[in-house]
Amino acid sequence: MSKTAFITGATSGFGKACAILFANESWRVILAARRSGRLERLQKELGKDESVHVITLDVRNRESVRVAVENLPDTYKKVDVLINNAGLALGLEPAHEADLDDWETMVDTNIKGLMYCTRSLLPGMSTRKQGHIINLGSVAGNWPYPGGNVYGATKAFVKQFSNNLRADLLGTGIRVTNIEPGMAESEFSVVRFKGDTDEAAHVYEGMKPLTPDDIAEIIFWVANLPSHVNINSLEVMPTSQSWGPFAVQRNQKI
Ligand code: NDP
Ligand code: 8X3
Repeated sequence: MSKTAFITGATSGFGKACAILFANESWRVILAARRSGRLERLQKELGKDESVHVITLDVRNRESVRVAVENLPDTYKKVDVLINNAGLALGLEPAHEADLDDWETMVDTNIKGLMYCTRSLLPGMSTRKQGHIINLGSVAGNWPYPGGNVYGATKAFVKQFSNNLRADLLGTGIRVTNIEPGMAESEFSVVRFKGDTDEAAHVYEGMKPLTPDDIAEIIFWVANLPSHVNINSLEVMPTSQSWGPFAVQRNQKI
């Protein structure tokens, strides 16, 4: 019997790549995001009406998430894997200049949306003694960088939440994994720079970033390991990305 994956943020980037890979590998997929036109097109492209269910969903809306999960069609109710992927960065300004609305949107999406999806699907997994929560963290949750302020902090939440879920879920058979990618080219930077495609392209200039397909393959591997194997966290960067030295401000009167 084929397994079921619930993928949030399935209209672009990692989520869309996961949708295509899992569907082509005969998984049943539930695809959620806000842009319904894209969801419908993807469903058509996949050509698998029987095994692709789309839901127009804003993960920031707690009630909508609850209702979406409660109203899953019978064949999709037993979710084996939740891929908590919907998320975004907004802005790269230093903290004292950042837009507070951007900060709230990141908290509402990356933290609260992820919480709502997790909390809605966990009881079923717990009853069935089987399931897997795969969260999209980031290197930004592990390593600080200028302008990463609230985005990185939301991903640090995802990291610790994933670890604490593992602690709570010991004995339930439910697995939890935090995937922590570095630079990957998707719509991520276009969103971060609010539609400025030139600035977004600049981020990946002269280097080879990760692709959404790279991340989807990693997620697929993690999800298909034997049920006694739990990858707790997996940090992945492009070969051409690494750490810098500590920053030092010289000649400053303090
Ligand atoms: P994209 O911008 O390409 O995709 C983001 C997806 O999230 C879209 O499908 C978007 O769909 C969805 N989304 C955003 N807000 C909401 C919302 N409120 N409700 C439902 N869906 C939403 O980015 P990526 O694929 O690159 O990013 C996916 C995840 O990976 C994010 O959590 C990101 O933080 C993380 N990540 C990305 C990295 C990168 O370099 N690209 C590196 C590390 C982590 P729609 O707009 O239709 O709702
Ligand atoms: C996305 C990677 O380095 O832009 O999470 O924060 S980074």
